[in-house]
Amino acid sequence: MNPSLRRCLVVLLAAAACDTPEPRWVSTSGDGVLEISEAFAGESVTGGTSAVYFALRNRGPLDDTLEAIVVEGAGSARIHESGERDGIRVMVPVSALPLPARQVTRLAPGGTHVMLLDLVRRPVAGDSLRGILRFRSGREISLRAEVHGLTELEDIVDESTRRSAG
Ligand SMILES: [Cu+2]
Repeated sequence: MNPSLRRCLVVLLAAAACDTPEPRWVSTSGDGVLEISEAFAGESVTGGTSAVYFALRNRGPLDDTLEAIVVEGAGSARIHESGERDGIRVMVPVSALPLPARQVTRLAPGGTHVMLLDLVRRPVAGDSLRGILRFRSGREISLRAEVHGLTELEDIVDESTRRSAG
């Protein structure tokens, strides 16, 4: 990345951070093409499982695909899509998540999410989960997802519903 672009990004990130009381966490692939932001996880009710959500921006001219996720303390991390079958809400595992060129792909409660299974420790509000996302292009991004409590999660769902409605 050239120095002036880097400076510009630093200013932009600082400006974005001023809008919210806690700075939003953003991370990019080494070449700056893929960017993850707004990563969070749900507090676990049952203990062994949780779900992670985030927004992935593909700035490049080519499509990419999220193929693998590793999260510390989780036996496995799988991409799930939520849907309805015969009136019952179901989760369907998918092997990969397409990331179209120049688009933001959002995971959100009630929709696509990363399911964490066999967690060694029950995530509670205030924790943060760390991991790595791997893409078909060979790119990697580090993941840091803040764990939110259930009421906080409902607020986030309301907020994202409002945003997509407006
Ligand atoms: Cu799931």
